[in-house]
Amino acid sequence: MDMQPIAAREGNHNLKDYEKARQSFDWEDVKKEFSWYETGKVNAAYETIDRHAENPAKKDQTALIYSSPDREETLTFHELKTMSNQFANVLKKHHVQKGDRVFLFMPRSPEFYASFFGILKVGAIAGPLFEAFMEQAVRDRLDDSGASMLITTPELLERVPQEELPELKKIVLVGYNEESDEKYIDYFHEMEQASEEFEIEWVDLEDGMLLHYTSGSTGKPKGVYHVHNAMIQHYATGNWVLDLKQDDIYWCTADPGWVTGTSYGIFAPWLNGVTNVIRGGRFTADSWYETIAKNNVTVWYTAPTALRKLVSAGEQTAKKYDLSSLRHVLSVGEPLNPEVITWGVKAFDLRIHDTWWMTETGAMLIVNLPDMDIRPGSMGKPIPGVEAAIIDNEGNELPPNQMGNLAIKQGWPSMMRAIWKNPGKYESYFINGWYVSGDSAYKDEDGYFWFQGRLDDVINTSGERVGPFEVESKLIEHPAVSEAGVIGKPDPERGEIIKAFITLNEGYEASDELVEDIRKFVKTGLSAHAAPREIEVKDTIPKTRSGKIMRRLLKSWELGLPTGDTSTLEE
Ligand code: 6R9
Repeated sequence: MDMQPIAAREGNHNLKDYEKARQSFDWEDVKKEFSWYETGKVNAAYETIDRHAENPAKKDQTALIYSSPDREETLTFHELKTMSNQFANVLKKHHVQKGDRVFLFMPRSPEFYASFFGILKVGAIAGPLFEAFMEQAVRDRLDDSGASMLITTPELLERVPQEELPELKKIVLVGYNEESDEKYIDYFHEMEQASEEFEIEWVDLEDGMLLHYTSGSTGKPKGVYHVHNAMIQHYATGNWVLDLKQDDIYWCTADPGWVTGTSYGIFAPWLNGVTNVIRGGRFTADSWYETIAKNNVTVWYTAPTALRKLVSAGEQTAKKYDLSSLRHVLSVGEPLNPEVITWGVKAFDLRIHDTWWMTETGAMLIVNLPDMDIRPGSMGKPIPGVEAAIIDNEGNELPPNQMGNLAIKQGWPSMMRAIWKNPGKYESYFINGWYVSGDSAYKDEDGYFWFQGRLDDVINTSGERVGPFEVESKLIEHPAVSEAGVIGKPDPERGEIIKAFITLNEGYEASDELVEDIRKFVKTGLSAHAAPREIEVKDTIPKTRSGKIMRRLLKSWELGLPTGDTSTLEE
């Protein structure tokens, strides 16, 4: 049964009349807000940071409030501009050129953000990686992208298999390093010597800006390629959906290794000129609340997995903190449970606004605006300038309340422009001018969209996309494992957990120790979030006649569902 809608509240919201905005909408009007509209000089780093640093009224405003368990620091727009100029000079000195891929593999820190903008300022393409990645995950991404430079810390360096990455020419080390190799560049040493002035490399709106690797249902992770043009939508959604105002203190919990951590952890807030809270380290319910209370956070963008943790910690935990600064809360990454929304109203007296989008789409597409009634369980409606529909497999639009493929009409500003070195994969996303998301959903009579599930085998565990193939490939590298099939199993807190079915090679016996050893093997070889929480040893793994693992069948078994069509099952 549907819950009662939660009415919009009165307020000074940036976008007041959704229907009217949609009717008269033109992306051209948004472009007028950028300085390149007048000057013709394009670079997202300029719009995000330097523009404010050159504005006397904003230059000394705090742009970044950084805190981690062992470090606290703030930077103004002026300081971020200066540091990123210095880093751009370091890159230039080491011959980084427009279009080169420069990857970042390090925890969130002021140095991360200075490096990130330095990369953009020389016209290179930034590739942020989760610090939790282990050797294979790092290798796959650096190898596929052909990155020529990596910025990392001495601690993480051992996870970079340099001898297997011939295109990787230079490594910038942020932190003390005793090894001397001409390949290594000392971040702090070179920054000290670098000039604070830098002439930005002006680019085209269609030039590359970012590569985010993400998982599909088959094959290795794919490089989703974004261009500077995406800033148009980052800015607009920051204004309409995050509802950012000049004096806001904004916090996005996402790591920049995930698209949310760049589009909404970097671009949207700073394009809108607000103070951005960046917090490193691990989280607990208390540390979340502490961060809000201590920094007077006004707008908070987080994920259902975090919110569910807050719910489990109970209202009494929320009541320990002064959360009165908070005025707007949003969520992304997985379905937002209606119960969590109801709880949010009770615990913070605020509505939690769900937003839907993907790495590929670059920015929010379907959202709950502050001025819109929320129907708990619905992702909301498409933003102005975006047309969404439910289509069948031939690309025909379906009527309301029918479930089908959630699709978006091509042509929004932040859309990916390519899958790196894989044009076939890119083409496969489209049918009849529609971008097909891979999610199933329906639209109700009033135009609200309701998420139903993934149509492929991609696993969403605590908001992170994990490709089963990547995990299976790692599992079978373990000497004991012969075959592996990996699925997502529903879980109340994490959305899904990863469950692996394996068969063993001859000479190995199933035991708790062996299973634990296999789990650790994935955890230390690939990444912690990709390690299966459950591993079940089987005599055989169901496969099609062409040898593909039938994950659908494994899932039906696991959930006790009918097995459906098994005509392609091998003998
Ligand atoms: C930004 C981001 C994309 C996939 C997407 C969908 C799921 C994202 C959601 C949601 C239900 C929401 N997803 N937002 N499901 N409700 N509000 O999450 O990018 O990591 O590429 O994941 O996540 O399945 O297709 P990404």
